[in-house]
Amino acid sequence: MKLTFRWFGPDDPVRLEFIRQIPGMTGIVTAIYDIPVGEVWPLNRILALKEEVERAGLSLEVIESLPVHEDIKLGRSTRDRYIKNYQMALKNLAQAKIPVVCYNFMPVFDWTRSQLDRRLPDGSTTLAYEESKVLQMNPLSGDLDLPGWDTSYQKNELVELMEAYQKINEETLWENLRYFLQKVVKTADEVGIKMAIHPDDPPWPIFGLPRIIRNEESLERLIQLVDSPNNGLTFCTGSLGVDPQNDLPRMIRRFGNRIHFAHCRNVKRTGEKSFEESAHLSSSGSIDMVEVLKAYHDIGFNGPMRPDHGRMIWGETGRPGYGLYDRALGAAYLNGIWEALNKA
Ligand code: DNO
Ligand code: MN
Repeated sequence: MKLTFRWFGPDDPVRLEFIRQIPGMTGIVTAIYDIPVGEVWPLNRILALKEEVERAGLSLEVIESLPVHEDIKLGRSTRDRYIKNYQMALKNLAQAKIPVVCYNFMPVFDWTRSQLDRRLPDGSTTLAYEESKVLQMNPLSGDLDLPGWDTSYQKNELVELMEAYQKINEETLWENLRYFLQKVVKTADEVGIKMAIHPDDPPWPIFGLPRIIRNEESLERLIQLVDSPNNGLTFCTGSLGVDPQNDLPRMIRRFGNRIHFAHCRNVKRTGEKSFEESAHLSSSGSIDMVEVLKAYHDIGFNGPMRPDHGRMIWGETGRPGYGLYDRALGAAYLNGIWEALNKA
């Protein structure tokens, strides 16, 4: 595996120079954040980003994410234009020799939590999800505070969008995903880019919106939608792992070379449809990280892997889930397991 780290660009207080000091760190996962969803990413912007990363002695391994316009997920007639733009962006990324592109197909909301600063017994804070609290939240009230949800809609836009999804059930969403993938994977095949869908987080419907990428069955269906090695997965242990039915090591062995990007983090299940994010260490949460990495080792995984979210520790403040310290501890831990597996 290739150890990587997510960086949110020049405004990120976690600077490239700091990331480089994490032992064994070689690669960066990032995106261009100021281009509206649906517009083409120009080649010169991609090259500038890549150069900035390389100047810091790191390599640009993954784009996370190249977001999918809602009109594509909704199957609106305008989707063809957005799909063309997506294909063009993929061509530009390939020209800059970016190997992997991560995306997701969650309607309206990306990853969702009910609390961003739950205090743990050791004094650190973490992200938590409690279904009962989420059921009380009203996305239309305007005071929703979601860490992964960068798009700021006007209230009327959001109402219109949520209404448009009333017509979309799981099967229509699958159909719209197929339509999208049939076109973009063709481009990915032509230019040599690995597409890697991120599972839904949490892996069940929220706010009445369908969510379809959530377990072994749906990942199997996904890779069969378009039969190409470039139609692959971001395997996120934290997202999939909150559902106890998901046998992560087994899924890693099953999907093998269709996994193009590994997100490794731990979560602690605290009830039905409730969880909090824990330190990466196996004993801190519900996921056995050694078994997860063993599975990657067994399949000969040599793609990018990153520690995923971290807690806030040692007084650090900033973007919830994406501080430096706990993610760096996670990286060191993953490295340690990997080294032990290599030598065993
Ligand atoms: C959260 C992330 C997600 C992810 C997107 C991928 O930390 O894993 O926001 O980047 O869902 O498209
Ligand atoms: Mn993830």
